[in-house]
Amino acid sequence: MNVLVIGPAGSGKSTFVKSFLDYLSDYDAKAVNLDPASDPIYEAQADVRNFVKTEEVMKEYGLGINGALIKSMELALEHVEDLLLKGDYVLYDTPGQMELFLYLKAGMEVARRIAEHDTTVALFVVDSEIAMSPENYVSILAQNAVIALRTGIPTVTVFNKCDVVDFNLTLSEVRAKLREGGVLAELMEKLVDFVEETTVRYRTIKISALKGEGFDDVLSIINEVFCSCGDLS
Ligand SMILES: Nc1nc2c(ncn2[C@@H]2O[C@H](COP(=O)(O)OP(=O)(O)OP(=O)(O)O)[C@@H](O)[C@H]2O)c(=O)[nH]1
Ligand SMILES: [Mg+2]
Repeated sequence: MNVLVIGPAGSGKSTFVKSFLDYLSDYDAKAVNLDPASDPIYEAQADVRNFVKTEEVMKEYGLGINGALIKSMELALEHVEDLLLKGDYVLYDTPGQMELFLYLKAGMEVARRIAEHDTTVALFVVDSEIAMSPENYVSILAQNAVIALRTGIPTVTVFNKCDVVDFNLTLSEVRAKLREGGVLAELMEKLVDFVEETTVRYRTIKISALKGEGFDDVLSIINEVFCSCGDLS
């Protein structure tokens, strides 16, 4: 199985890959670094930086950081065959610039090749602190749907850094908040309906990548996504 770890900058993707790899020590688990701008903090069995380093692309092509990241993904695509591994669990760590995988042709093609290579689930790792209000919680779940749609990969949101904040929001609390009204209430209500009526509604997974907490839940949801008879709610 492939596990594509995606999420905003600094949400803890690389820390998660490092700790989850340790947690999976009884399995044939591997990590692949797909971030051309950062050396991995874990032992990577394949590393895009063996082929492309963003800081070198900046110099060679005279580009700024964003242009160089885009160019790096285009160059990485030429080596994608060397970045696809097989194993019980192959964890793919991605850069914080999520748009590279969602809106850039080369990045989308890398995601497509990963999904074609083996059964794949995406984990959308977010910092719980940015999900603490009902508005932000719902918008994160909506973003989860966008990731699934654009990559074609089933995607589960993972709320990280739960050692820092206690994340306990539920959709019923969000509905209760909606009754208070306000300009965003209608939009939010429709989003909650959407989230409740689609497969975006996986149960809430709360973890601390730093402390290695909540990983039993992560493993079971990954396995459930592959089981067509699994209860995902
Ligand atoms: N308290 C706490 N800190 C965390 C946790 N996970 C990651 N961090 C910290 O958050 C910071 C960013 O972690 P990274 O793993 O580098 O995040 P990332 O998503 O890979 O970042 P980019 O690759 O730059 O997008 C680091 O200082 C981590 O130590 C967590 O569960 N709890
Ligand atoms: Mg990282």
